[in-house]
Amino acid sequence: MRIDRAVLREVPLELREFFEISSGGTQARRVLLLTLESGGITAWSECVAGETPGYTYETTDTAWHVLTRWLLPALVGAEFDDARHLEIVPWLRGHPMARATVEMAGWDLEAKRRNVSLRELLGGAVDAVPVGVSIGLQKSDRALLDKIDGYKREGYRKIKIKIKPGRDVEMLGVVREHYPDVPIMADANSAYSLEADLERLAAMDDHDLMMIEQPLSHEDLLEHAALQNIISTPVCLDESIRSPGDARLALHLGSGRNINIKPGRVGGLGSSLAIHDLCQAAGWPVWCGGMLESGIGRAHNVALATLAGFTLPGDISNSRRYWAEDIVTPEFEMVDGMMPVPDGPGIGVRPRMSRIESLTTRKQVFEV
Ligand code: OSB
Ligand code: MG
Repeated sequence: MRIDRAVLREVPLELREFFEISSGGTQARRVLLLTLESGGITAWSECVAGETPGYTYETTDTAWHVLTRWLLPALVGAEFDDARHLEIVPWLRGHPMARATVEMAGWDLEAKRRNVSLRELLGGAVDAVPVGVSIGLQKSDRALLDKIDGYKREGYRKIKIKIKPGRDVEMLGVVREHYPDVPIMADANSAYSLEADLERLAAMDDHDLMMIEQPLSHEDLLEHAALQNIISTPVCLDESIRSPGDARLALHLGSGRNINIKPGRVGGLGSSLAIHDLCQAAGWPVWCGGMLESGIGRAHNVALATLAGFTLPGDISNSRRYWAEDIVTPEFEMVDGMMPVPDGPGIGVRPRMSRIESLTTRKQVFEV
C-alpha cells in the first residue's frame, strides 16, 4: 500500500462557550485536519494541539510546521504493509501531537482497507461507552452549580470540574453540599506544588472525589507519588504521561491510581494501546480524555474508549456541548449517558466536506 496523497487543512471552529483551565482559556480552536489517500480510500485525523503552549509545548503552529516540513513530505509516496505503522522520520524527537495526527489517520486507513470499524481494529468489544463532561473554570460558584445541574439532567455519568488555587477546596465543598451523590472529580492542570499546597490538596479528601487529575507539575512523577502516599483521593495522571515509558515509570513509582489517555498526547493509538495494556496488567483503570475535538478526533477517542480497560467515563461529550454545528455526520450524541460507537468502516462518521472546505483557511497538498 502506498500513500498517494496527503492534505493538511486548518479549520477554525468557534466553541459555543469559553473553556478555561488553570493555565488559560480557549474560545476557538484552529483545528488541523489531515486526510491521507491510498488506493482510492480517504482516511481522516485531527491534530489536538491548542493555540498556546499552555497544556504542552506543542501548538497548532508547531504541529503545522512539523507536519508540513518533515512528516508529510516523508510519508507521501512511501510504501507500507500496514497503515497502523506509518513509522516515518524516526529521528524526529518529541512532537507527539503532530506525530499522532499521521498515526491516527493511518489507523483509519487500515480499518477502511479491511472494511472494519476502528473499534474492531483496535480490539474494542462494546457498542457504547460511558460519558462524562469537563466543566471549565466558572465566574462564580452559582454559575458552576447551574452548569452541573444542566449536565446532570443531560445524563452525564461523571462531572469533571476544573480547579486552580483560590477556586478549589471551598468551591468543591459548595458543590458537594448541593450534590451529595454526583460522581465528581477535579482537574488542576498542574496548578499546584507539593511544597506550597500540600494542605489544600489533602483537604480535597473531604469531598469524596472520584479522583484529582494532574495536580502537580506536568513532568514530575516523583512528586505525584509522594502526594498519592499522603492523600486518599486517587490521583489521575494526564500531562505527565507522554509515552508508554512514562506510564511504566508512573506505575513503578505509584504516582497515582489511574491514567487519562489522550491519543494525541502520547503519539497516537498504538501507544495508547500500549499504555492501556500496561495499566490493565497493573490493575489501574484508564479513561479517555479529550482536547475539545471536532467530530473527527472524537470518533477516534470513542473507538479507543471501547477497550476493556477503559472502565471510567471519558471526556467524550456530545458534539453540541462544544459546537453549534459539528463537521461530521452524524454528530455525536449520547443516549442515557452512553455514547454509541459508530460501526461503519474506520472512524464511521462522514466528514461534511463542503462545510470543511468553506471553513478552511490554510491548506497544503502533498502528492507523489
Ligand atoms: O486537561 O483534560 C484536560 C481541554 C483542553 C486541554 C486540557 C484538558 C481539556 C479538557 C476538555 O478537560 C475535555 C473535553 O474535550 O471535553
Ligand atoms: Mg486534564
